[in-house]
Amino acid sequence: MRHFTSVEDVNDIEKLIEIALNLKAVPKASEHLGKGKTMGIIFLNPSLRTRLSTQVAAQNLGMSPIVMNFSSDGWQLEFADGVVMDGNKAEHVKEAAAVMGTYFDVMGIRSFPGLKDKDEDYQDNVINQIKKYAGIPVISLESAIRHPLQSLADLITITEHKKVAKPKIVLSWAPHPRALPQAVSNSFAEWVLAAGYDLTITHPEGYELSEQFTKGATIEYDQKKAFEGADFIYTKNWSSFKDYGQVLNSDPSWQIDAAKMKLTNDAKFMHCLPVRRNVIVSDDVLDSESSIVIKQAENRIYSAQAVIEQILKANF
Ligand code: AN0
Ligand code: CP
Repeated sequence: MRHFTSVEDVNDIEKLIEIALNLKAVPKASEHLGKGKTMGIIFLNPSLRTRLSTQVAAQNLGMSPIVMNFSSDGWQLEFADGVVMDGNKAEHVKEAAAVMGTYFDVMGIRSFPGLKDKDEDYQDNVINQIKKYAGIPVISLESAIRHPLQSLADLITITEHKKVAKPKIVLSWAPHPRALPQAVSNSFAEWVLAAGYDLTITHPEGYELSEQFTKGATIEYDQKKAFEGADFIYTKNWSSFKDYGQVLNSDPSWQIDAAKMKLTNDAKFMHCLPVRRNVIVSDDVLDSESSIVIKQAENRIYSAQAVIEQILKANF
């Protein structure tokens, strides 16, 4: 593995999950691998889990992590080619990425979409330019359109909790006051389908995700019908892809509550976090035995560690 920015960078998902679970059992098993190596962990946007779990993962592998909050501490970056840089952007990604490439052995970067221009966001320009100019392996810590470390952690968690080989997995939209990226949902769909699971996606009309990620999933506009017999309810808000970046609907009846969970096959409740209580999901569901959100967050360590380990093995 050279870079990790989508499921396409993974040859064998099942094997990668197995590697992650082995690391979870013995977190320092490959502490020697990263000795003397530095990992840059760069944020253009806020984070709790990704920032902390990636540092723990790098440390478990013997690496020295260096974190930078670019949005508050870095120069504003220009990503466009051939522009006259006489505005408020002080540095071009060409130099910034190349410089970071000389400081780090591996780097991760988080960059959210602008949610204004669909074509620009869906070109995933920021992570692609970092990849192009850094000259070192690059890991997505959530790009404009994908969050692969989250999806791998989600699949690790599903593997740990499933009671049948092919559980019914449902991705449900839920309301949120602000426009959020489609990245977590795109990636979840992409990974679940690539892993060979059946996936049902439920959302109000107008919230269809890009077919690039959901091809092969069942779309069910009736949320209650979608929940029937489900083994896993994965909840996430996203803004409209069609009406790009818009909040078309914040209908509170789409909130996940105990009555809806009763329609399922005693399903586990999943969310990538951060989650707004009593907006996305009611307290009683989030605080119930069915909720495995903390397990998902814990598995972010082993998702990152499995990926960084593969990169260290293949490139050094
Ligand atoms: C971000 C999102 O929806 O992509 C990050 C989730 C991991 N969530 C928020 O901004 C609330
Ligand atoms: N799930 C996740 O990526 O959380 P953070 O945004 O806090 O990193």
